[in-house]
Amino acid sequence: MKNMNVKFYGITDRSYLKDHNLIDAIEKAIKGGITVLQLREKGLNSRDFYYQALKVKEVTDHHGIPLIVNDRVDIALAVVADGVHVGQEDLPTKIARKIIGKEKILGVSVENVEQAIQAQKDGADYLGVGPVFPSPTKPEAKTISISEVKKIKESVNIPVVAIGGITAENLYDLMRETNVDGVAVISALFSGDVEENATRIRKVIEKVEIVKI
Ligand code: TZP
Ligand code: MG
Repeated sequence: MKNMNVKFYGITDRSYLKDHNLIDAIEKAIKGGITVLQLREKGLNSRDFYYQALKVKEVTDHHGIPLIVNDRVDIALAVVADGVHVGQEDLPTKIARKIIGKEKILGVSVENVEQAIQAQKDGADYLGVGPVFPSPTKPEAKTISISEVKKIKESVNIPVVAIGGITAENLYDLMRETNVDGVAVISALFSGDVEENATRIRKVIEKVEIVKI
């Protein structure tokens, strides 16, 4: 894929941030070791989302971390983000690819092998798969089995990132069992001490990598 390491994929959610602002929290997540950042804003209007994305882009650029915008192809292009992430209810993968062109990164959320193969065929650069565990951020979403995650990983040749309820405690076994390329984390990263959370999570990811060698 276009120059992106998906192993520690941090996703923002302002609802977890109590006393510090989003930019501070992102700085801390980067210090702690995220390798890519997705800006996920569910409640902002287009104008506010755009200005927020511009500010975030300054930070991610400064640290050399790729920025992926969730849901919004237009905002990803407007702020010259590195890519966009779409789900099964957003613009179809093929159309998102057509709009963003060949150079930008396109991530797609999938829940089964069929969707995974289709997304790869339609131009996805990586897949998000989950929820692999019950998620405090998306409590209504039904989890998918570890064996389904494994099957998805085996069915495609683009990177696969697991998401949903991932913590420093459960990611080691998950990564070993499924062989996914990375983990995407929201609540376990952005609640409490963000830098400490990120550092702990990153350490476990490194342990998985050492075992792989
Ligand atoms: N898609 C599947 S689960 C999820 C998304 C966006 C939320 C993940 O958040 P958390 O807090 O890491 O479980
Ligand atoms: Mg979406």
